[in-house]
Amino acid sequence: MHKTALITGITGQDGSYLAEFLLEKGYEVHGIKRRASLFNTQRIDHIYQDPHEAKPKLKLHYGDLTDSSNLTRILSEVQPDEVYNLGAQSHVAVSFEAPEYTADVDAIGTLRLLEAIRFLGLEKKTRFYQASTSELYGLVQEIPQTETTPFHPRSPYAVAKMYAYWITVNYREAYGMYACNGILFNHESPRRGETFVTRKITRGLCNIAQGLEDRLYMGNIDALRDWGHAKDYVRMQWMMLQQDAPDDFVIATGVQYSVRQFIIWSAEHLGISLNFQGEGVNETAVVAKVTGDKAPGVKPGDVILRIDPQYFRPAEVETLLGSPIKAKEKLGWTPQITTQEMCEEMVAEDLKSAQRHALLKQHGFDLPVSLENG
Ligand code: NDP
Ligand code: GDR
Repeated sequence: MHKTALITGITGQDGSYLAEFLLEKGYEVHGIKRRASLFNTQRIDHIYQDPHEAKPKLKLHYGDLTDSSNLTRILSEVQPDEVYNLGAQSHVAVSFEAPEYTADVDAIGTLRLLEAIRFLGLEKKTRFYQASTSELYGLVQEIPQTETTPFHPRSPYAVAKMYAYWITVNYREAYGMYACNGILFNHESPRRGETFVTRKITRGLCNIAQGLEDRLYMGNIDALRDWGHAKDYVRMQWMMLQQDAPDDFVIATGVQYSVRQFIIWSAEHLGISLNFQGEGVNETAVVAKVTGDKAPGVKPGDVILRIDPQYFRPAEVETLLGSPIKAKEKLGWTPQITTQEMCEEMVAEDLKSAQRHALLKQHGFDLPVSLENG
């Protein structure tokens, strides 16, 4: 008998990799997508199945985590064996701009799903995965952070996710639901949203290398993060729901780098050596040398990065480093892709896209490059 999974946030980075992974395992996969004024399924178009075909294995439903009746109806129709709650307003900086909406989606949205599962009498059938986050640690109390490190959230996003974390634990304890929290540290990929720092760097530097943009404006480049690859992390989301008993796990690489280091690696993959000059808000990155043919758009002396305080956060999470020991010992999970390999893959993908744009430009088709930042 095949299993059925429901993914909220299927159109996002993790949702797309998880859907691929579950389809390969033979699951029937249902996903909730939001209505948008433009197509928003780019990350899953390659696995989309025409609903007119007999028995498609991937089905999309319109819905929103702010709408209980809609969540209840979809759960009732799908009767899933597994629910992966990946949907969220997931941008930390944006959560300071839209705190109430973030709480509605990320905190109460989780409660709505859990309550709908219970209301429908699915609490003994349906296993539940909650996308918890290293942002819960915020002002860190212990290095590295483990499943028992105390939380100190530092943004409306993290506070909302803290509610979601505990309501998941509560439904497990109160109703015996199989409900797990994956406390995931930052994970990235070529499908990462363009306004998260790694993708902003790889995409921005590739555009600059191809002469499509002049400069990258960044916030706190001394922040330290433990970055893994999304493909490794969605495998772990599934593994967590295949155990005899539900439990919570930290998912991390156990290695930490600065945003600055990620900038240096990304530039190196483009044949650009950088010098950082100045301090604080006056710091800049200047091109020292260009080798190879990947960066015809820059020359030594170009200032390709400046600090812009608009990207500083009202309360910053300066450092995060996770301990994946429990995941390794209990589930046998270890990440397969290093941070450096992931950076190289992201640069390679963004370079292809920048080169396509540059080629069109050369031939008179000057398509706009979105300069929307984050
Ligand atoms: P993305 O931002 O790429 O994807 C978020 C998904 O949630 C998108 O499909 C988005 O839809 C959907 N969504 C947003 N608002 C709503 C809503 N109101 N109702 C229904 N769906 C909504 O995030 P990631 O894939 O990177 O992350 C997945 C989850 O894991 C998130 O919950 C995130 O907070 C959490 N997380 C992520 C980490 C990371 O490093 N990536 C680390 C730890 C936790 P649309 O495409 O229409 O915008
Ligand atoms: P984060 O990811 O806040 O950790 O949340 P993000 O990539 O946005 O920031 C990481 C660090 O980089 C610093 N930074 C900048 N960030 C952005 N976005 N833009 C900039 O210009 C910039 N300059 C420096 C940030 O200040 C921060 O310290 C991500 C999200 O995926 C969450 O949903 C998830 O829960 C956590 O990771 C784990």
